[in-house]
Amino acid sequence: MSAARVTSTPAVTGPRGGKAASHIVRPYGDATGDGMVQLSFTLPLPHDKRAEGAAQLFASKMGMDPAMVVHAKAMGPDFTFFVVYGPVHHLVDTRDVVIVERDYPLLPPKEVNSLIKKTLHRPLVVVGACIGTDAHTVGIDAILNIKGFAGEKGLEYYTEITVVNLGAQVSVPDLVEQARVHRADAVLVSQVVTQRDAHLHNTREMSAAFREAFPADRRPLLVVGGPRFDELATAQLGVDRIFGRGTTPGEVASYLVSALVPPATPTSTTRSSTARSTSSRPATSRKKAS
Ligand code: B12
Repeated sequence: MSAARVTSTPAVTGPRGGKAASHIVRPYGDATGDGMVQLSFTLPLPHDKRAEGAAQLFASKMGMDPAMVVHAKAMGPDFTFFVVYGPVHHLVDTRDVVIVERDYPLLPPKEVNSLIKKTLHRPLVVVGACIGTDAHTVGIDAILNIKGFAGEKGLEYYTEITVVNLGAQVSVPDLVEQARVHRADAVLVSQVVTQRDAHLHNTREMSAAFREAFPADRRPLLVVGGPRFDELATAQLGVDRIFGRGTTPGEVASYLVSALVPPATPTSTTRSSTARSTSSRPATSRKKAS
């Protein structure tokens, strides 16, 4: 945010605050725009008054002034967990926020199926897994399993999508092999654990392995998801799309169709249909990253 924006007498509002048109916001606790924030963290100190003072000082240095320690709990003999509450004084201009806008239409399952059938002339094959040591399968299952998520059926429900769910703790070489065996059009990977950036390392390893194993025009579409990914980081991670918290199966199905199903052509021959009899089917790659 530019300094000019911060110092100009901004209208600080909540979502339905008095000045509905304002783009300048900050959090609130008791009154709109009071800047109240709650922060939690752990310090490597035994719980005592000095540790509480250290927590307060730490929060003050982050710009919370005055900072109040509202909760402190010993986490074993050498650590203390804190919740600190207080006002911050900076503002955010929502016009500075960069987000990934959905650039494809949301389609109902019927339409997804019909597009695949009419254009691809075969089922679209999706291979999914949690890779590395990650055992958090709930997220990928929410997208793939028929029961779905948030009232939407998962990809297994789609008659024209073949789902191969490999489950948890799949190694990258196994994933590449399974993608080859099943002639995957898209590989869907979930990463939930972010300790020491495991999700980033694993994703980069996965994308490098696919690039090495497949020629560019035959590489499956690489899609990664999990609650703590930055959806803007596709280029850094070498994947085609990143999905974050709250993703629904319908969004994923619609994306897959927009990325993999070429627009209908006057003739019924598509790259994929002609390649069906070959052992390594070229994935259609209309919008794939190089
Ligand atoms: C359930 C759970 C477990 C279960 C998992 C069971 C299972 N079969 O999945 C069990 C008990 C096994 C478990 C174990 C562990 N867990 Co755990 N777990 C959770 C918990 C409570 C919920 C996760 C969840 O199911 N969310 C619900 C799903 C629907 O949400 P989601 O995963 O975000 O998925 C959505 C999107 O992200 C997206 N999405 C996700 N993946 C994909 C993939 C694609 C392709 C797409 C398109 C979209 C997509 O779509 C989904 C639907 O919207 C979280 C805390 C929390 N509240 O989130 C901790 C949490 C994830 N676990 C955590 C930890 C630390 C662990 C352990 C290391 C604990 C330990 N010391 O043993 C182990 C690790 C085990 C391992 N090897 O991975 C930490 C991770 C912290 C970090 N920085 O990484 C968390 C955040 C808890 C915490 N606050 O500390 N855990």
